Amino acid sequence: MNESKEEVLVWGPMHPSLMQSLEENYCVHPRWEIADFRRWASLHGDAIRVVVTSAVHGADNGRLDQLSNLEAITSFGVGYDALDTTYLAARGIQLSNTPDVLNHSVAETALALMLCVSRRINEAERFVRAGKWQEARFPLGHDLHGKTCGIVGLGKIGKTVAKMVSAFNMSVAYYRPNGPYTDVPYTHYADLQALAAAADYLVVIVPGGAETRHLIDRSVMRALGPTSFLINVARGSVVDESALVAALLESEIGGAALDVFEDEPHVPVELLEMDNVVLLPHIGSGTHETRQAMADLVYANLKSWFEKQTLVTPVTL
Ligand code: 8YV
Repeated sequence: MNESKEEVLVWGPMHPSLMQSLEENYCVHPRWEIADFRRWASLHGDAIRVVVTSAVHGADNGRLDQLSNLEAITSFGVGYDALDTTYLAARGIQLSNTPDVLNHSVAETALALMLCVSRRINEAERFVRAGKWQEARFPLGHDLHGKTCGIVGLGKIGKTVAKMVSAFNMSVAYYRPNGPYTDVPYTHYADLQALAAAADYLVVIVPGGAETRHLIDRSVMRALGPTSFLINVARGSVVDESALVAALLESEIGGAALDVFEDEPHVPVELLEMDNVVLLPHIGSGTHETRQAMADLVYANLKSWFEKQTLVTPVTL
């Protein structure tokens, strides 16, 4: 029976329903169970036309090189900085991601982080659980309303954040080096430090990769200032993490709320000690509903490639 099924290489463990659909309809090779990839590729590599991976798993060029008939990669997640797009383009390999379906979940995570870091929610909960309420009053937090939310990356998720924080009566400003968008009512800054200086909350939601590496450096943190907060729901690479640790140790910023880190799942130990920092394990899109939608979209891309040689949500490489 398996002979008639297309063979698919799955790079790492995926959402259970996606794994199930893949296993029901294709001959699945789980890469993480392959001990000797070179040997496996010499036997099965030529049969692989499509690889399934995720924003987190990525795929390395060394192994992809051994899949001479690879036509497409369908990736779970909107970001694809874990893949070398120059390499894919050079080989003519198509790529799909899962845009749009996660906009609201990631924006909600950004909002949750803003609320948690400003109202000291996690710290307050630790205070109650530690039995400290009987002995002391919990210190005050800060409002969101009336403040300015600076958005670095006014893409689809950034725009969703902008709408949400507007409903919280915040002013919205954004950074875009090559001029303002004409279709949004928000305040534009071509200069990142100027945006940081104007912002009480700086929300980072640009794509990862070489172009944005350490975009948020110490100078941006200093411009943000001691009463303002940094929120990162983009990629760990966008923020210079050692500069962030230093800025927090020197009280140059008020606090930070982070869903992503430079070397996940490792978090700098200094951050673990800080009460004005909120730390999440990369759960921006991590809801049942959204992950299901992402899984469905990966599957739709894969199916469409095998049936029609087109992708539903292709990335322009
Ligand atoms: C991951 C993400 O896809 O969409 C992205 O770019 O980083 C996440 O949604 C998710 O963690 C599963 O890999």
